Amino acid sequence: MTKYELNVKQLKILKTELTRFMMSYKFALQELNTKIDILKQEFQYIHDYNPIEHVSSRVKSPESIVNKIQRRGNDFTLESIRENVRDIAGIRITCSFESDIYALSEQLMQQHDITVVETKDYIKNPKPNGYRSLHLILSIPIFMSDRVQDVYVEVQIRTIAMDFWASLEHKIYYKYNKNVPEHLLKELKDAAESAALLDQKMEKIQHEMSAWKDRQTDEDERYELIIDNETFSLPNESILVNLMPPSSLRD
Ligand code: 0O2
Repeated sequence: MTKYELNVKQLKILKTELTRFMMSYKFALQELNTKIDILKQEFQYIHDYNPIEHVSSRVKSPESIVNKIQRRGNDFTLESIRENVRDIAGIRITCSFESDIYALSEQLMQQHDITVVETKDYIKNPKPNGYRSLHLILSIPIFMSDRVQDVYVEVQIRTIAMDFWASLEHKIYYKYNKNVPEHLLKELKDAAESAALLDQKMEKIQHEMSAWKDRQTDEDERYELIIDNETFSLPNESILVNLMPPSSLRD
């Protein structure tokens, strides 16, 4: 390899480019986190329960990015990294129930500034080891001072049970240096099936409970609106009827 030395000016330009490159992923995560938070709050107000248990995000370390590029034999340029390593920005969302995963992913995917690049549904089609999760690769535009950059973000959406399984499996995988004994692989597969059954049971209980709650709306609460813990009284029905969406008046 020929030795190439960068002068001070070149080094400065390179550092600015690298900073912009990494910052674009941080900004993409901020944008997506805001979108998720808005959906979460809206859902909480309308359906009176929280569909999202936990959200975490991370930007892949430069070391892992370089490892991935080398492993795959991709070109070592910023353009190639941007195009080929699509999980530099990653968000993991833990939902309460399986149906929340699909509701949330639909709501995200239909937003106009989001492009869905890839969907991998390991819930409908679990991996052979039992791994279940919904993976999306989304692209979102980031408006910077001198350019608009489309940035890929990997979104993993799963239930608490799926997440519990995945983090244990991940620990075991690395503990045994990727050579997990056969009996443990089988036990993990069984545990994944139990986790899937648990998800189904929990969802069934939730449906029953929400049907019961719908029937129990307290008389006092019928003419109240609670937003951000503040209670507003609604006017009488002859005024309220004007605010009804026309479609619901036909019911
Ligand atoms: P990390 O540290 O979590 O980022 P690709 O990432 O595109 O090279 P692949 O297999 O095409 O690889 O992507 P896929 O299937 O969408 O999986 C990517 C990520 O999903 C992994 O990231 C894991 O986080 C998670 N994942 C996938 N399969 C499993 C599994 O069997 N067990 C567990 N625990 N997690 C899994 P990374 O890059 O491996 O690691």
